[in-house]
Parts: sequence; C-alpha cells; structure tokens
Amino acid sequence: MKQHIATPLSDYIEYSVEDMLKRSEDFYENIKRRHSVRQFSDRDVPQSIIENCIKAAGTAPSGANHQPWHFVAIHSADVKKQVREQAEQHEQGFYAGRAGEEWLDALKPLGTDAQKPYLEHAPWLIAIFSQKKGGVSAGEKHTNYYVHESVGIATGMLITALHHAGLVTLTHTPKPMSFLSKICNRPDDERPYMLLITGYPEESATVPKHAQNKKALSEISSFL
Ligand code: IYR
Repeated sequence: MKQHIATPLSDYIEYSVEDMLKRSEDFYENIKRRHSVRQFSDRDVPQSIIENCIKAAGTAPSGANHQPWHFVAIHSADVKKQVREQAEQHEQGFYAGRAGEEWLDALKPLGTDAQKPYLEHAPWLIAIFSQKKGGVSAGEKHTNYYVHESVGIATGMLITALHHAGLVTLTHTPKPMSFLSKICNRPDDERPYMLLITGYPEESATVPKHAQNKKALSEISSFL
C-alpha cells in the first residue's frame, strides 16, 4: 500500500493585500500582451531558455501527479521541414473543404490558410504529447487521470513561461496530427496534443483585429 507522507509548505510567499493587488494588475498588464503570432523571425533562441520554459510547464498540476505529458523541442532544420511539409499537406485538405463551411467562415477574420512557413522559419517547434498510461516515475504504465485537463494546464503554463521569457508563440493543431508521432519518434500510446511554435516575431508581425477582441470580465465571470 502507498502511504501519505508530507513536508511543510516551505516555499510559499505571502504578500500584503496591497502588493497582491499590484502584482495581479501587473500580471494582467503583462499577459494581455500575449498574442498568437504567425510571422516569425528566423533569429535563433538558446536551447536553455526553451528548457527552462519546459521545466516551468512540468510543474503543472496533474491527475495523481502522473505528469502525463512529453515535450519534443524541435530545432533541427530537417525535422522542421518534415513537419511543415506534412502539416501543409493536411491543412490543404482542411482548407479545401474538409473543415466545412461554418468552420472556414469562423477562421476568415484570422486570415489563416494552408501555408505554414513559420514551421520552418521559427527557431523552435514544441510538440506536446499526452500519455494515457504512465505514473509518477517515467516509464511506468499505470492509468493516467484527467489527461486532457492536465496537459491543457501544462500547455497553458508553457505558453505563459515563453511569453514571460520574451518570446512569442502560436498554438497549432494541424488536423489530423498523428504524423507528429512518427516524426518525433513517440510511442503509440502517446497522442499528439498540440504543436507550439516559438521564437522572435518578425519585425513586421501583425495581430488580427479579430483576435484582439477579448470578452469583458462581466461576460466571462459571475460572482456569487
Ligand atoms: N489548424 C488550422 C486551422 C485553424 C483552426 C483554428 I479553431 C484556429 O483558431 C486557427 C487555425 C490552421 O492552423 O490553419
């Protein structure tokens, strides 16, 4: 039988209410500068920055602390080329009609299409995989819990960490995404969850007006 053993919460930091107000305002001001960017510079980014951001993502809460995720950070030009070729191939079918009229209509204000040059231009692609089986130690094959929720939270933390470091990101979910498993040499019991593109923005990078439209606090929340 496993046992519950605990140690004191020794790294918690309490701030005054005034400080918390300031910190929460500052964080909001900072995170609202995060935008999905589709024009990436080919300027390089040191691997150590990507490693730190993945370490930050790896602290995310997860079902039974099984950490059901794997991050493949792709820097190799050859591998990025393969990802671009295969993603564009799938996206062509998607934009040519597989998506359906309603979906294509919803995407129009974003100005996206099947061309994904950033998959080669950006210095880093981070392929995120979810694990149905695992455990608290790498290589275990127990059942994982709340996999989608856990990987979603870790991905959000990764995006936040990359933004905090000073990089821009784009979440990309080519449909279907299974080609990523092969390119990244991942086992069959892992599923590609998302592809995150990261690096510096091109100097002329733009943000679609549509994407800047964020719902007001009153629309996204209720206080009881
Ligand atoms: N995966 C496609 C389509 C796409 C879908 C949604 I929903 C978006 O918010 C943006 C794009 C692509 O990357 O072009």
